[in-house]
Amino acid sequence: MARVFVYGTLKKGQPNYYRMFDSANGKTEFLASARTTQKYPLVIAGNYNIPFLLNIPGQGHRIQGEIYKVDDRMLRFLDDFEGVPAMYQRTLVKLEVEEWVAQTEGEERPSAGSITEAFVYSTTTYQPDWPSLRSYESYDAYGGHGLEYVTREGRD
Ligand code: PCA
Repeated sequence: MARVFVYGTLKKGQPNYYRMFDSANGKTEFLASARTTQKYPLVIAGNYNIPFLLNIPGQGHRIQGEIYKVDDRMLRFLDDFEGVPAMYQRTLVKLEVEEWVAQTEGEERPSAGSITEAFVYSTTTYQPDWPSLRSYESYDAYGGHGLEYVTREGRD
């Protein structure tokens, strides 16, 4: 079991969310909504309008996202889907809990404001102009920016 913080197309309502709930890929459970304790640039880049959290702490915004518990099979699926280590790198990030939703066995649910840690798909291997792109606090593929995500199936 592992915890993954998602901030992009894997969030609820976003184009790749369903992949985490395809039982052929493994198991996923929603735990909490959260925000990174540090600021990072979250940009939309490349021909396919892919969201990337750039591993430049201190720049950008505290990023909003969701924490999921995944089994080892789902973690391997996500690593493969996210192109680790070439496209994204999976690293640990510190998070401030907004709302913990899942039941916890025996113990209290972490309260809003408590600090936890999870894996995140971020990148240190970005193009030189990416840090100066517009940075978002909360990603939405269908947002007013007009940079709609191009799904795997839609690429040529
Ligand atoms: N998928 C991962 C990283 C960026 C993306 O689109 C996520 O949602 O966190």
